[in-house]
Amino acid sequence: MGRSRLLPRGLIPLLLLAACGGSDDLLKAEDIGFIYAGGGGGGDYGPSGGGAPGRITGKVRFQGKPWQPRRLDIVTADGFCVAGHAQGLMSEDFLMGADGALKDVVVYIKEGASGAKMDPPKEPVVLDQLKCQYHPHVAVIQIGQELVIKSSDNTNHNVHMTGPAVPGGELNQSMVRPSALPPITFKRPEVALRVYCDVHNWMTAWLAILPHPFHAVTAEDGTFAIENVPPGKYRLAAWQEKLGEKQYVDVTVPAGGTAAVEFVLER
Ligand SMILES: [Cu+2]
Repeated sequence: MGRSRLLPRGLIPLLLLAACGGSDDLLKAEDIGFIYAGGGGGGDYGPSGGGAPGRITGKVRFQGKPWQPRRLDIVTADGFCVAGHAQGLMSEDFLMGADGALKDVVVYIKEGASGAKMDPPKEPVVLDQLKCQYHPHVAVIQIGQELVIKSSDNTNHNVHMTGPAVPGGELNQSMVRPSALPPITFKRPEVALRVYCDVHNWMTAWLAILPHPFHAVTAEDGTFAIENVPPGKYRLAAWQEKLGEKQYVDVTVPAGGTAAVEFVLER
């Protein structure tokens, strides 16, 4: 999904449009003050109030004694799953490259934009159950954005999630053949919500639910990019499923420019 499509081309022209009352675009007028006020994240963080949007790029590394990849026991569970993985299946909860690069870390603005209520992207987040694994393993979804849970498998999965962020407190749904559930949306943030399968105990996915679009999930080389960030000062957080929310980094985004940051996570 193109991150650049999550927001209009620039916040500032949109703010002007919205201020003139002539825009039906993404931001609502009442949200603008919220954003300029720093999104409720305290007086120290928030947009500086002018200039073209910038971006935040960076890399997440791990330092210390890593968790080792484990071969998962899928043999006893399900012939369909075994057939899909002739070489077996490895754990996905700590994916580290040779230089310590960490995959599947959620990096997001923790302070400075938390109250920015921007309309969610129109494209849903799709979580697929494919060959007895969730794809993607880690995803970010904005409050109000649709989540479509699919199964591509001819076997029985039971998708399960609980907690205050889940509509009705729980989703517990059997999916016995390739199909998709009706879309659901979340109304409150959580970093991160665990999604799991009751039938296959290795099947886990994580959904970071955020009130704004300023987030990314690291790639295999540990890199990430958060686009279309209003210039200003923000506090970033990094979350990883074994480590939890581990580190904060303050960043100042220049108007129209790029702020580069690095996370070094330890146990
Ligand atoms: Cu399953």
